[in-house]
Amino acid sequence: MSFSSFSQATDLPSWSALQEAYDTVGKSLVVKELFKEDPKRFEKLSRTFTNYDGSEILFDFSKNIINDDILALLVQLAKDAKIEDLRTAFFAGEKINFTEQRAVYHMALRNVSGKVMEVDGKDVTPEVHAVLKHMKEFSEQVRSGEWKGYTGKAIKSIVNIGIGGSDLGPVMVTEALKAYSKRDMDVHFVSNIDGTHIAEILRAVDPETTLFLVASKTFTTAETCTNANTAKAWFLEAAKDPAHIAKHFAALSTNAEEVAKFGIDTKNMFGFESWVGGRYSVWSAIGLSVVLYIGYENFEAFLKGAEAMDKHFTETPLEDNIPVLGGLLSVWYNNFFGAQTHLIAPFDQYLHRFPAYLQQLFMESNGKYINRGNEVVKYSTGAIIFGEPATNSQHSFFQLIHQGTKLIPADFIMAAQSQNPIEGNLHQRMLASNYFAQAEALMVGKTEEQVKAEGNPEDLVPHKVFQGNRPTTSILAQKITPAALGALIAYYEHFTFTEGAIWNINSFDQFGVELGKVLAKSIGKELDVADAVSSHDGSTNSLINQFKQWHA
Ligand code: G6Q
Repeated sequence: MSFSSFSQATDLPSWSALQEAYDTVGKSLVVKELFKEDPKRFEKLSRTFTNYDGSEILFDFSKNIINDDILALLVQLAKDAKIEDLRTAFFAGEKINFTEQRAVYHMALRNVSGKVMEVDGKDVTPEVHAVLKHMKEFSEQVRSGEWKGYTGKAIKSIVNIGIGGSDLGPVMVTEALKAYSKRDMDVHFVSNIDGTHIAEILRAVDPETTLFLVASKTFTTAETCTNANTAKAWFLEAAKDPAHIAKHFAALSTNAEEVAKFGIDTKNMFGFESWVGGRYSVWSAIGLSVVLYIGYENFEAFLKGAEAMDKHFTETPLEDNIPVLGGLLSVWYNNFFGAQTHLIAPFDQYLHRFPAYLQQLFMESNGKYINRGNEVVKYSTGAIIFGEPATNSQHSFFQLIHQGTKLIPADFIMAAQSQNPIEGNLHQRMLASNYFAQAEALMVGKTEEQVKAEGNPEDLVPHKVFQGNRPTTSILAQKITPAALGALIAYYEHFTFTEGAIWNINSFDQFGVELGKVLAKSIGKELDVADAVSSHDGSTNSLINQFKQWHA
């Protein structure tokens, strides 16, 4: 069952209505004029999310190129695409990832409140809570120093070995929540098969005080297995006795058999189920590095923040549903304005890996051209996501956002309160002034008259004009706490769900990523022998043969 009630999104009645609205009105809307015409625009087009702890996040959609009628049509598009039915199936643990016959049920991992959540008629909550309890106990032992390494010393360094979904989430979250960390413990991430990655990290840690977490859902991923074996060999060089592995290696995986084969005691294995997709796995045992780094209580707050966003997403009418609105605006720009990209700019140094994390979430989920009816889609899907923290990015690629020829919808994310309110909060106010100024400048631009009035020479005037009307969504949190971060991630998860529901694609498989795993394997064998290859195309053969010559 493909959970689809239509074929092409372009066939939906509201799609044609939106096309007409775009042609007649939408493409010529000038947002700064709309603010003048409607003093209530901000109130109408912003929404506040209230987290479980009472903290709030403000989502300001009012600087987007829409009016009330277009917003109503976009909401109608979500209804026509039967997003509510798909959402019900999603939260009921149905196998909406129909190409892999799997439920998509990472929401069950953050079901801290303990609702019944079933897959195949079985409540998965007790099992999820049992793993969380194991993570709690283990992390408390390690953090308190009770867990000792092979020479009796406490653990000081955590090294997570994983890639893709088994890396990006933990890296991003540990960086984002560094302020909550135990400062006497450091955390490292090895993902790349490039030996440099692990070599540099092994230089920085001590085998007596290091705990390796081998994070792999399948436990068969070549990069992770190779890096884990290298770590094991390095460890045994110092520790000698393989019995010591039990104190220094843990596995985060669904594959107990492979974990045991690797030599990790399955008592030190933290499991999860096949209904957890890699890009959604930071909420699972894959998040153990996060728990070790920031402590279980903070991790639980992170889960609860996401659970609160799940509740908002499932219970709020579509017109007020924050992730639905985010996803609808993305469809508006992608499919009517022809936008190809989407910028995510956190005004927050701790969020420096957030754009990379979202790249996987968005592009692995919605980079698909076959719809849920097994046909080629007749429209553009998944946007190209990119981003870097501002203000740094303002000093580089923001040029193209302001004066390039492309429309680039942007999300600006910031917190009012800094984790480091140094110099009487001066830094935070300077950061904030940029956050507000950039979004405002992108919207209002600068007219020829203004540039002339500044006394610029005639021939420079066109170069200094800014057209403006470049859309941004400003997301303002009170503080980036574990709870706020959990909610923000879940916001983007449900945002991509909304896009996928409208584009009528399966947002939950990733055959494109799996292709890479297969391709590299066969060429790998050819590289192990000295003979020249001739089995590929002319370019690939020549490149391989040149590599062999230089590599030798
Ligand atoms: C995520 C992807 C991918 C995956 C990695 C690691 O949705 O499938 O990024 O997480 O390829 O896979 P393992 O966890 O199985 O090693």
